[in-house]
Amino acid sequence: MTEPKYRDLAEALRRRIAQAPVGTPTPSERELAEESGVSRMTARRAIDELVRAGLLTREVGRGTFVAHPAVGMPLQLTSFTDDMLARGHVPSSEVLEARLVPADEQIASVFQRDPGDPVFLLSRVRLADGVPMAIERSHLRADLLPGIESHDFARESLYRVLLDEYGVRFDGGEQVIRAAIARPDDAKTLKIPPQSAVLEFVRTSSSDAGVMEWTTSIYPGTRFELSAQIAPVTAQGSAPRSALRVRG
Ligand code: 16G
Repeated sequence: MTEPKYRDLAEALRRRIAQAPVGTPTPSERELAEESGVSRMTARRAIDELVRAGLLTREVGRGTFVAHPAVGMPLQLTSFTDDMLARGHVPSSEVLEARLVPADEQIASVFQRDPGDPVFLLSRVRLADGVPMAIERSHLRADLLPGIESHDFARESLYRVLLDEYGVRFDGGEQVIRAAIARPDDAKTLKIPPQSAVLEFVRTSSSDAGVMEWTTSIYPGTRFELSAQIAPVTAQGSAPRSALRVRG
């Protein structure tokens, strides 16, 4: 199957701006159409694609510019809702799946429960100002959260419900971060080009009752960057722990 013309053009434009500093003006629809010998419609779709991927920004009346590549992600036990509100964005969610399922071997071992025990599976697209930012697939201990499946997580924050309804206060967790290539269905949902690089976060959060949440989140690589506080190693070795692990 050949790629549509606008995809090739978007790819060429992506390569052209790859090294350009943030704020560099990029060709207008008309200029791009002229220099590439395509219709204005094709040029517009190519530019749209890079705007959606977060590589270009459009400023009304001024033109299109190379965008700041990424949004910083805190390495803390915060919720998507709180993160986005703190940055001045309007968070929203679309629920892809929300149901009770029996734990398989892997999930049972994460929760230190038995296979077959009830787990609440929640898959959501997370949006900021209407733009898809992440896909999250969460598993939660359903035995400790009776009625969790009756909440409408298109409107409610998971962490808020856990705290307000069930008194769950997370006191720690682990977050493993890996680079990956978007699955075709995820790329479509996130409106990113097929085969795009993504960051995959696997978060295990615990409360005093043990592991409560196990969530895999997929973030487009072009829209996010990670930053971590670094501190000198002290004699007591009390510097914050973070590690880059080789995937096995
Ligand atoms: C964050 C967490 C996710 C958690 C969600 C709750 C990461 C990588 N993941 O997205 O594990 O389930 O927040 O968000 O940060 P909510 O309270 O807005 O529903």
